[in-house]
Amino acid sequence: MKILKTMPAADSFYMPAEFDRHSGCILIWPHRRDSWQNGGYAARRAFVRLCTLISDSEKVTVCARAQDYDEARRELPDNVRIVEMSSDDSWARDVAPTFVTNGKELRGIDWGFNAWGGLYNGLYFPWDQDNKLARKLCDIMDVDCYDLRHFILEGGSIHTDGEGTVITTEECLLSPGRNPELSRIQIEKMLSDTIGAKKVIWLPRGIYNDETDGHIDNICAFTSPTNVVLAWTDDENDPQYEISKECLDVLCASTDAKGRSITVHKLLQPSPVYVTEEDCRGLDCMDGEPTRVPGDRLAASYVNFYISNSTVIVPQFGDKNDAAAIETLSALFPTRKVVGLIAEDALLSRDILIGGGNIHCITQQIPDIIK
Ligand code: KQY
Repeated sequence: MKILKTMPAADSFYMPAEFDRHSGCILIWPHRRDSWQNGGYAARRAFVRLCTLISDSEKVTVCARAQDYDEARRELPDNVRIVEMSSDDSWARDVAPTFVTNGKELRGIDWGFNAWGGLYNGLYFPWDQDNKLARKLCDIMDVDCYDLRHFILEGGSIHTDGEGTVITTEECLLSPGRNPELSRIQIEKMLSDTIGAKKVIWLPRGIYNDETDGHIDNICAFTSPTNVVLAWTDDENDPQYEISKECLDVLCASTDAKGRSITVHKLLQPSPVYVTEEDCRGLDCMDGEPTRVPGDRLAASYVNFYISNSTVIVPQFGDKNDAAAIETLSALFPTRKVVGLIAEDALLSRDILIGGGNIHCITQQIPDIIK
């Protein structure tokens, strides 16, 4: 494994779309007691169900700390590979490599990670184990690794159509906790040099109260070139309305990297999901302070789905809009089965949401280089 100081685009590498074929998927076994309730037991059930669904059509690798290996091995299906690895939390989308390819070879990008804002507004300290995870995975996978540690970026803050169009949010990529010394133009150049962006569409803000500073993967996602889904509410009194309307206006006024207009499919949001007292009782404090307070609104969204080779796995919240989300996505993914993350009627997505993200945030796809 080589550490590369060149830029992927200069080497003719780019990031494929998530809806292109994968060879695998990476997750990290949940362990943080101030992120995951009741020692992580509910979250683990959600991770196991998700791994089971994904492993039907791609090789799943789960990173587990040494002290969690036995539980992970006991709970996960045999066809899931477990590798021993330290981590600070379990957000593979943000801390695993972003994979790029030239069609013949796979390489990883090792971005700088500072827990979503470092000492400015990061969500935990320290984050050094998370920051090392991408490089360690490249080592284990024996893929060369681009050293982009000087540039702070999380995988959940970018989406690509694989054809040169990248969507992101100003709220996140321009936040003072990421790369405050870089201008918007310099950040666009970085996205061009690394993942192959030829056009960056900047949505103003992400989901209301999203503690990642509005990651794109919770509010808007490509389902195919020229088609996106956008989290939406018709309730003008909900602060989400103005946010989603601003995004809609930008998308409708934009063309993609190939000059094509973009069709926006609205995914109606679930009714607001709030933290309960019982949720809080199950969470340890961090540095003596609670990480959640009863009544906090969580950043629930159906957009935070994962596209596996055979299946699209979608958050479900026990809400009247759950079925509509599945129906809309089924029409947009005609060659895949679209399913909710549920098991024995348990709403597993909520157990991930308590941690602060959802299905997309805990997964990272490995593109298949054989087209
Ligand atoms: O949504 C994500 N990509 C990560 C959320 C992190 C939350 C930490 N509590």
